[in-house]
Amino acid sequence: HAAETNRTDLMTITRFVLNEQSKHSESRGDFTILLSNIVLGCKFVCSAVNKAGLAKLIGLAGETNVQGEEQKKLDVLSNEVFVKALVSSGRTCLLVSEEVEEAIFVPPSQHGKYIVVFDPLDGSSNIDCGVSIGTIFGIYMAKDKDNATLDDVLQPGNKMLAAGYCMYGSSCTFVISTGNGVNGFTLDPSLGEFILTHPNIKVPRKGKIYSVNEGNAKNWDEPTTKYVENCKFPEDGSTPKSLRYIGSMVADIHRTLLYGGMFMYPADLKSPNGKLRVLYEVFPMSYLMEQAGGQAFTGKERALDLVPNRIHDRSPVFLGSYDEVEHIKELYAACK
Ligand code: AHM
Ligand code: MG
Repeated sequence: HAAETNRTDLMTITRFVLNEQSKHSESRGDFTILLSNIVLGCKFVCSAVNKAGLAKLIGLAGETNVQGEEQKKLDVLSNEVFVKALVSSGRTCLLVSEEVEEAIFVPPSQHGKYIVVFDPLDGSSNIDCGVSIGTIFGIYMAKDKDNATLDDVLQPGNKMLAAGYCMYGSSCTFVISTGNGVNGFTLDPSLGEFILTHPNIKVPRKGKIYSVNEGNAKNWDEPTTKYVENCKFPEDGSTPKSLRYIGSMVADIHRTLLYGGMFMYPADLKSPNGKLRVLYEVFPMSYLMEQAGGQAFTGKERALDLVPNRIHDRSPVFLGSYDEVEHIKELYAACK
């Protein structure tokens, strides 16, 4: 593998996206600048996550450190970094963050045409114990950058220009689609650059893994219950599926993209809309799953066709291998 270790032609994420965008050269520079600010945010979070225990970045917000200074929690800090990087890029007019109740309207002097929806640090229950967490983002275009309104962001996911995530796991992995397939990059810490390592990701058509919080089974609807039952006791006599559930959407989706299978956060009696947020969790992941050849379904419709009413709306979601999602669609159709 000498050739690998001495690789001299490095496909960085910037170079890759510039190549991809060359046809619409008009917005090429703007999109590249926007993306490099998202990547900067991810590198910051990656470095903060890696030293979280040392720097006392974990624990409750408002906790004070030994010097009596107030410590910012990792998710609060991550949010600030993304907001500042995106505003100062001069390429955005509106931002929606899972950490901020209201949409953020960028000051006119820094206006650009893009709208970014994001969850700066997802997987809150896994932060303090060192399990993989991630950042999720989606990008829309404003109709008029100087008069952006909430309507510009309350758009179905099929209107997204790009979507992606960064996973802070055993390595730092950035996965993105600009509507032309899905590509994965791994951070080379010695270079500080994301290098193409997973070109053209395709989710296997069938899967051997299902991923769900089974602790909620008592409150599931009939199609979900039947689907999971069939994972364990397949009616056709095939081998039962394996259960994998990390509880960090980014990590569970990353595994699903690479190995295939089904990830779901269904509706239940207590949460009729499930848990996951439409704009910055369900849409970006559904976009990636479709771009990788899989499907995403809400229990009623194609996830990307959903029109959110409010920026923090939630929706049930089933996403993964094409055939797996086809199966759950059949179960819902049979239940109507
Ligand atoms: P968070 O935004 O509070 O981190 O919640 C989102 C996370 C997802 O990453 C994950 O898929 C889901 O919550 C897990 O929820 P649960 O613990 O109910 O299984
Ligand atoms: Mg979240």
